[in-house]
Parts: sequence; structure tokens; C-alpha cells
Amino acid sequence: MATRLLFYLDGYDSAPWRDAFLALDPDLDFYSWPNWPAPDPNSPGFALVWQPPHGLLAERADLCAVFSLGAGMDHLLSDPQLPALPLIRMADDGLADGMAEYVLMAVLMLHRRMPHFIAQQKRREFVRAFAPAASDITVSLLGFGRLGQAAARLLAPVGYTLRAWSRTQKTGGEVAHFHGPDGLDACLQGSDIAVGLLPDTPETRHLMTEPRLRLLNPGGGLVNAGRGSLVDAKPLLAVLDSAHLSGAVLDVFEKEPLPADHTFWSHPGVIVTPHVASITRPASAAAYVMGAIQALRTGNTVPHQFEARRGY
Ligand code: NDP
Ligand code: OXD
Repeated sequence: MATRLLFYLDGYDSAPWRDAFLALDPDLDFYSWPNWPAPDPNSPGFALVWQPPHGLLAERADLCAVFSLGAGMDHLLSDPQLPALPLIRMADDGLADGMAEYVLMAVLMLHRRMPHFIAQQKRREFVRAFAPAASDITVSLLGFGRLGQAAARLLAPVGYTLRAWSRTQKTGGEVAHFHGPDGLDACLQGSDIAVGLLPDTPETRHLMTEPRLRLLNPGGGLVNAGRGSLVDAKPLLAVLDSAHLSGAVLDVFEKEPLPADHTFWSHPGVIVTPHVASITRPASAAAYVMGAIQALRTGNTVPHQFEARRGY
């Protein structure tokens, strides 16, 4: 029987997605919202979705599993009617590569004092200020999953000293590892740049308090490309305004789109990007999803399945 895939991605052309899936399986029944067929218990299928309207998935009694088009699951977990089905995170290589590029760019911007020079340019000031060597900069990756590890692979050759913080203990590589609630402060203490690559869970919300931000070395900075809930605006603005931190590169926000009157837009120390650090690409995502469907069908484990007990 042909595999049935129900696709939901509002506001974007679904044709590249259809093409990518059909290139892998010409027999696939690919339905893009709003042209989903009526639920058919005799033809169980899979959903691949990004920010579906609440209640949409609950209407489908014919789903075997739901794939997220992104690595984050918060867009699904916020649905009070989310059906009790296996939920699979996106874990294609394109997503990890894109995030690694973004983190490298953001760390270089903070290390090479770009917020300062952009502000100077606006004032037409030609005042020289030099950055330390990369080897004198310690970067702490908060979250060392697929994206954190991909970022480390691009940061390491530049010469940065790397640390990583995760929930479970890790060892090895050219990275100093920290883990668990007790490991966070030790990881941040004496670091120059912290990079948020954490999922949104009850444990990660507002983790970067003002005292924690102040554990970073004076003149340091914050990159946040995981979820906006990691840091509340108030403590971040306090450490920037007191010049303890020199800059922040932020891709994710507690409220998206970032409201037009938010201080981040005009703060000279803050660089805002509109949740574009990385994007799931059709070809690599289709390969990942088709492989995972095959694993589910044959009773094998899918490595990036959401686990409610840990929240990601
Ligand atoms: P993974 O699940 O592979 O990695 C998550 C990492 O966070 C793991 O290292 C995990 O620890 C760690 N972690 C989770 N909870 C805690 C905790 N309470 N304390 C310490 N560490 C914790 O996810 P990805 O790397 O694929 O993605 C990370 C997040 O990035 C996504 O959830 C999403 O929100 C965001 N994202 C943002 C994008 C953007 O464009 N801005 C694009 C894609 C993703 P452990 O290793 O022990 O499991
Ligand atoms: C994701 C995202 O979760 O784009 O993949 O934020």
C-alpha cells in the first residue's frame, strides 16, 4: 500500500516538498493542506507539519505518527488537543549545517565587536578597537545535541576554546563538557560567549538569569538561536546596559514576531534576526522522513522521537 503523507506548512509553496518526496518514492500519496483527504482508518498515514492550527491533528484518527518540520516541538506541544501519537523531531543534515553557519557568524560578530562597529558606523566614527585572538575566547554551547555538535565542528577550527552544557553527561572531543543543573554555572563562569541551542522545556525556561549572565566575562556576549524562552529581555537588557556584556545576537524570541516596539530592535548592542538561523530543506528532510517512516513501519526505533518525560 502506498504511504500517505499529510503536509502542513502555511504560507510557503508546497511544490518543492512534493517534488522532494516523490523523487524518493514516486508512489507516495502526498497531500498538502488544505487538500487533505477525509480520514480513512484503512489507509493510515503520517503527518509532516509546522505550526498546525490547534485541533487539526486531533481530527485525524488515521495517523500513525506526526513529524515536526523543525527540530523544536513547542509548536505541537502548545496544542491542547494534540493526539497521543509518536512525535518525531526534524533531524536532517541541512538543518544542522545551517545552524552551524549561523552560530559561527554570530560568534565571530561578537568576538570581532560588530555590534560596536555597526553603532560607530551609524555615528560616522572611525575609532579603532581590536579584538582578542580566537584562542583567547571561550565559547559555551548551551545544548550539545545535533545542532550544538554541528556548531562545535565549525567553531573548533577557528581556534575558540569550547565548552558545552547538556542534560546528560558527555565526554570526549575538543570540548570541555558540563551537564545537569549544577553544571550550568561552572560552564558559564569565565566564558566569553554563551550560545543558546536548547529546546523550550520547563527546565530551560528563563535559565539565563541576570546572575548567570554576569558569570560570563566582562565584554562577553550571548547568542540565542534555540528558543526565546531561554532568556527574559529584562535581565539581558540590564547586563547590556551596564556594559557587562558587549552584545547579543538573537534569532528567537519569547513572542514572535518580535513586537515592533520591543527595545531589542533599537538597542545598539543587539542584533536581531527573524528566526532564520536554520531552515529545514526539502531534499534532506524528505530523505530523513522517509527513512524514519521505514524504521517505524519495521518496528525499529527512530532516534529523534520526542520523549515527554524529558520535554524534547
Ligand atoms: P537536540 O535534542 O539534538 O539537542 C538538545 C540539547 O539540549 C541536548 O544536548 C540536550 O541534552 C540539551 N538539553 C535539553 N534540556 C536540557 C536541560 N534541561 N539541561 C541541559 N541541557 C538540556 O536538539 P537540536 O540540537 O536538534 O535542536 C535544539 C533546539 O534548537 C531545538 O529544540 C529548537 O528549539 C532550536 N532550533 C532553532 C532553529 C532556528 O532557526 N532558530 C532551527 C532549529 C532548531 P542531552 O544531550 O543530554 O540530551
Ligand atoms: C526548528 C526551528 O525548530 O526552525 O527547527 O526553529
